[in-house]
Amino acid sequence: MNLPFEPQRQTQDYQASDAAHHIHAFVDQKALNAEGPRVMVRGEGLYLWDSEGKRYLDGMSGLWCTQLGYGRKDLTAAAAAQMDQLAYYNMFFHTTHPAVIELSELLFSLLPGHYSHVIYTNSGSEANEVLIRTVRRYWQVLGKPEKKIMIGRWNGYHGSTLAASALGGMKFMHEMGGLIPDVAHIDEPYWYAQGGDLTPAEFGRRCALQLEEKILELGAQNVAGFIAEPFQGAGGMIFPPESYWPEIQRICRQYDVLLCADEVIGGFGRTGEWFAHQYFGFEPDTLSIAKGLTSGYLPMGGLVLSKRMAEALVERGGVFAHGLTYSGHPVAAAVALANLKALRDEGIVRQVKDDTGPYLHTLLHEVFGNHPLIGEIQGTGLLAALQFVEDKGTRKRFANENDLAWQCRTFAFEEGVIIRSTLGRMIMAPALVASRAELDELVDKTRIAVDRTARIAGKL
Ligand code: PXG
Repeated sequence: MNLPFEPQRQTQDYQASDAAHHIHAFVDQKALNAEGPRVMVRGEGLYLWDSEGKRYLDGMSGLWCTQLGYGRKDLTAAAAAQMDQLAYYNMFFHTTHPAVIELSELLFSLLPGHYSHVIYTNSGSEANEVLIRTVRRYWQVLGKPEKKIMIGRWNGYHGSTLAASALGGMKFMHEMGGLIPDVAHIDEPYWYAQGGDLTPAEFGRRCALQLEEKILELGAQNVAGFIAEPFQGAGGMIFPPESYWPEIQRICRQYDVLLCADEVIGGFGRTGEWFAHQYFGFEPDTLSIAKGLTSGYLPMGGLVLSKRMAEALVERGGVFAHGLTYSGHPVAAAVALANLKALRDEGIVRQVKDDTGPYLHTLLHEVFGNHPLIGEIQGTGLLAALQFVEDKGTRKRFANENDLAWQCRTFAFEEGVIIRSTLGRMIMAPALVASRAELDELVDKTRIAVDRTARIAGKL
């Protein structure tokens, strides 16, 4: 075994114990127990090693979160120093601490100037839980308590807790454990699958106008906010047509509905801008953040508020009846601070925008632009999706596209690269520190996996 780190136990031993105790995420546990999960034991830069000594190039930044890659000593040093100095304190007892103060200073120096306050959480799901209560509180303070309904989108993803999964539009999640009242959904702007004969621009406007129709149906006086990911992540890395966001913003302003951007995946440089709404050119009232905030080294999320909202809540809101034991946790805050400093001071976000992002997309278009299995390449920065298609002329998708994409993902693992499949789309979101050589390897190994899949699908 050629491992820089020797696992202490045999893989089968780890797997048996895992099967005995763990319920994994989004999986048929019985089937996984029979197969045995891969045991990941080490990470360095963009690479991971499993307990069998196999090396993988992680093309998904863990779960879209390790912006700086694995093994950054500055982040571990920041965590250790903070643990030594003040491992924990809270923000309940009229107290605060330097780590969270300095993190917020840096965060707001990176954000556009119309945001001023943040409510820290431990995850993206919690950020969206807090969002619902905060938005409702805001309307109460403004004397409009009936403005309670949140509108989300089908196939949107906002987390796995009860309210966050209700805001999301994954029906199979709703079926497990139910919805909550005062949440409605409109369609997703997925032109390739649902655009029919409309041009992308027409379809984008059509999808946005559904928001206006839904607001009118529910009564604008009852609608608190609209939540959406600037681009859908878990739903398949779907970019909306360019016509979509300007129209959504117009509608939200016209009907006094808060525009809530879920930046959990899009934030912290993924698109080459600090935040994805800047790439798409709109101005949300709130931003849900997590993942890249700490590069995934520790759990931390938050809800960022516009000055307008914060002013109402702070100056006129009285007691804000919310708090988590770990809101603004000092160790997570210290790691987030070190992470954001590195992203800024090493010019990593700029590099994604000017160099590695364009390099990746040029490469993908060269390799997959005329590939018989690929109908569309979407994305920007270090973010890309390849759409499988059966008939390019009609954009007809395979009836078994989900199975094909899963197969492609399995081939990719065999080739030593981790990419993600969703329905008929293969997704890449490597760490933002990826070099050109690493992107070459990512695309090269992905091509082998896609070619192997094309053979199964009768396309090669
Ligand atoms: N909002 C968005 C947009 C997300 O992508 C969450 C909220 C929830 O964050 P937490 O930290 O509670 O997990 C997410 C999470 C996938 C995948 O397979 C995506 C996420 C999580 C797990 C898997 O693409 N996103």
